[in-house]
Amino acid sequence: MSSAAPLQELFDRGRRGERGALARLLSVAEAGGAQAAQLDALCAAAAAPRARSIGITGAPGAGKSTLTAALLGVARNADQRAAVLAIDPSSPLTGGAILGDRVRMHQAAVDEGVFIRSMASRGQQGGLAQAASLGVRVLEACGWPWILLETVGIGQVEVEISGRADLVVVVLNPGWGDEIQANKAGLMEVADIFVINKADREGVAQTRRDIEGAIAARPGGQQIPVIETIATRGEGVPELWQAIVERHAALDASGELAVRRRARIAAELESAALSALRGRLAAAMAAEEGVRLRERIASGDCGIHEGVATLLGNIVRD
Ligand SMILES: Nc1nc2c(ncn2[C@@H]2O[C@H](COP(=O)(O)OP(=O)(O)OP(=O)(O)O)[C@@H](O)[C@H]2O)c(=O)[nH]1
Ligand SMILES: [Mg+2]
Repeated sequence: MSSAAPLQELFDRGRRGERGALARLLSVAEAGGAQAAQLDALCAAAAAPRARSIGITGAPGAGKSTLTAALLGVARNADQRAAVLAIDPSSPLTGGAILGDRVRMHQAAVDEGVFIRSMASRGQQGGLAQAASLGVRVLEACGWPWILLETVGIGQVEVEISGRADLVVVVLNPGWGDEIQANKAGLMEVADIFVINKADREGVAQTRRDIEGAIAARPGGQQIPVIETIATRGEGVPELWQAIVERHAALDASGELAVRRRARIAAELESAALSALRGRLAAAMAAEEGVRLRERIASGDCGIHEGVATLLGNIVRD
């Protein structure tokens, strides 16, 4: 695809419900660059009902994928269509395998009401969060009413990505008191719903106490559901789905959702602008003028501050 027309065509096909076209659009989002920018503009111009997006995050192995698959089952029973975007910032190579082939084979392949896609890092700084956001917008434009955004791990990037969803579910396991105390990457602060998955294991009551302690320490002191699940057996999963639906409706009714979406726009705008700026800066530094500028500074011909002004001038001019 080298011009806008084929992308537009692909977009139209995705909007008509062609799954192959949607998969290719998500590849465009994942790759970033000029095509992704075009796609972004198409999404912005497309009138589509708002999707409800749910971030699902938690440490590796907590059972997020198993839970996501079980949630899909419950959503389908409730006659809801749902798409999953599984994001893995840590492993650029295994991008296709995050959610487990189990899910893919059982449901997605035969069920028109489910769409599952993985996205992995292509190495660009901040790029994956942008790609994930665009992925959500693409799914929304293509008419998916529910979007589950699953991230691997609980680092800063993962928390940033799950924060691009309307509502965040944090998945913990029994015996994770220390992790909760450490509040890695502010995970405890972003949660709208806590899940204690693997509730078939020992230490559920203690973990519940630890979580409730962390909730009590949060400013505002909101009521935050803590739901026990055994994802492998589907236990507690209908309750979790119910909590998600109710919490989303409550956020919408109170106006909090609108506030969050505004905040998200500000955050996305800033991070996209920063990465654009970083790219231009790198180019300006590497250009002949940039090299000359560095020579001038080295030889005492001008100072750093003057150099910055010149460099920024070059960026704006270009
Ligand atoms: N005992 C028990 N095991 C579970 C439960 N849920 C998931 N598991 C198992 O835990 C392991 C990890 O599950 P995943 O769903 O792959 O976990 P994940 O959080 O998606 O893992 P990553 O994507 O690698 O971060 C698998 O072997 C699951 O079968 C549960 O409720 N109880
Ligand atoms: Mg997983």
